[in-house]
Amino acid sequence: MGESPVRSGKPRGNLPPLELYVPEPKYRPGDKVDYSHLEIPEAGKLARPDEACEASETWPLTTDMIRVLGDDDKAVGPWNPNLDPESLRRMLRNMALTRAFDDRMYRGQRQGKTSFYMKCTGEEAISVACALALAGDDMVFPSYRQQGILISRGYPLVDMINQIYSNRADRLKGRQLPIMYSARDYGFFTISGNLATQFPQAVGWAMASAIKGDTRIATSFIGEGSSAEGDFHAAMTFAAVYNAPVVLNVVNNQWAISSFSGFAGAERTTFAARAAGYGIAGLRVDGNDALAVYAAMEWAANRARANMGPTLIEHFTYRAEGHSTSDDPSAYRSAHEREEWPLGDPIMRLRNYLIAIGEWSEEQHADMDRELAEDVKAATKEAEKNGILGHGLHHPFHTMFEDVFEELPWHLEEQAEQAIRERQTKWPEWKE
Ligand SMILES: Cc1ncc(C[n+]2csc(CCOP(=O)(O)OP(=O)(O)O)c2C)c(N)n1
Repeated sequence: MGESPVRSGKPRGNLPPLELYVPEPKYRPGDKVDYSHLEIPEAGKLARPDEACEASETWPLTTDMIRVLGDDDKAVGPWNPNLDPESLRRMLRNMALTRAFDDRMYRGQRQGKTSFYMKCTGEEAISVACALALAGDDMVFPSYRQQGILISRGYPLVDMINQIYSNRADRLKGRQLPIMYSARDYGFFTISGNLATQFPQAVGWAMASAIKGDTRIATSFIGEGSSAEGDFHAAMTFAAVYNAPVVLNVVNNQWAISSFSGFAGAERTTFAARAAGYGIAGLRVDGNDALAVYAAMEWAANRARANMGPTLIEHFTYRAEGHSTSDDPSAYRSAHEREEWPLGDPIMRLRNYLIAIGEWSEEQHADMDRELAEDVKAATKEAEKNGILGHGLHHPFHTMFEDVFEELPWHLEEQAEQAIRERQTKWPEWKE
C-alpha cells in the first residue's frame, strides 16, 4: 500500500508553518493616537462622472474619498451640490435637532425612563443629508443609527419618545426594543435587531418597485461591521443581477461595538471597493461632510431612478460615543481617537461653512441650539404623560397576543387566558 496523502501533522520539508493573521486595533485605552496613516484627500479634488456612466468609471472613487467642505470652510469642486442657504440651514437644523434629541434620550436612559438608547453622535450628516437628497417617499431600510432620517422627514418627536418609553401611546405597543422604530407612512421600514437583514429587504423592495413600474427607489444603511454578514453579499448579488433601483450604504464608523473595522476587512481594502467585485457603481465619501454625503446620495439616487442601477456608498466617519447605553468604550479604545479624528465634527463643519458664506452666525447657532433643546424637552414632557419605564402606563397586557394572527390559534388563546389569570393572582395591583 502507498503512503497516505494525509500527513501526520508534521511540517513538510523546510516549508514555514502556516500562520493566521488576527487583526489588532492600532490604539487601546490610554494610547496616544496618530492618524497620519489615513489618506485624507483635499476637498474638491475628485471628478464627478456622469450619473449614467459605466460602473467601472466609478472605481477610482471607491478607494479615494469625495470631499466638498475643505479645512478652510469653503465648499469646492464638482461634487459641490450648490444648495441654497435655506436648504443648508435646514440641513444644519436637522443635524442639531438629532444631536439634541440623542442627548436628552441618553440622559433619560440614565434616569431610568427607558431601558436602552443608541446615539449617532458624529454621524448626523449621513442620515440627515441622505434624507434631504432622497425623495420624501423613497423607501428607507435603516439600521438603528439613522434616527436623523425620521427626524428630517418630520416624524413627531413625541411618537419617537413614546416608542423609546414603550408607553401606552407607543405606536408599536411596546413590542420593539426602544429606538427600533417603524413608520410605514414615513417610508421608514421597521428596524431589525438582526444585523444586515435590511440590505436584502431593501433590494427586494426595489425590485418590486421596478416590477410594478413605480418610480420610488429604496435605500438601506448598515454598519461596516455588519457588512461581514452573508446578507450583505446576497443583497449585492441580487442588486447587481437585476440592476435594482437601490442605494446601499455602509456607514464605516470604525467600530462594531468593541470590534474595530479590521475585523470586517478594512485593513485589506475600502468597503466601497467591494462594489467592483459585483460590477456595480461605488462611491467613498467623507461622512462628516454633509455636502459630500448629500452629493453622493443625490448622484446614486438619480442613477437608480434613471434605471442605471444600484450604487454602494461607503460613508467614512467615526462613532464618537459608545455603541449604546449598554456599552463603555473606554474599556477597549483610546479616548484620544475622538479628539484626533481628522474629519472633524459634521455639525461644526457645516456651521462654519454657513458662517463663512455670511448666511449664519455664532449667535444664531447658539439661539438655535437653545430652541431645539427646549423643543425636545417639551416633547419629552408630553410623552411622559403617556408613561415611562416601570410606571405601569403601557399597552394593556393582552395586546401582546394580538395583531399576528387574524384568529388567535387555540393554544395561544389558552396561553392568553392563563397569563391573565396569573397576572390577576400574582400582581393584583397591576393596572391595565
Ligand atoms: C446578526 C447579529 N449579530 C450580532 C448582533 C449583535 N450586535 C448588535 S450591534 C453590533 C455591532 C454592529 O456594528 P456595525 O455594523 O459596525 O454598526 P454600528 O453599531 O457601528 O453602527 C453587534 C455585533 C446582532 N444584533 N445581530
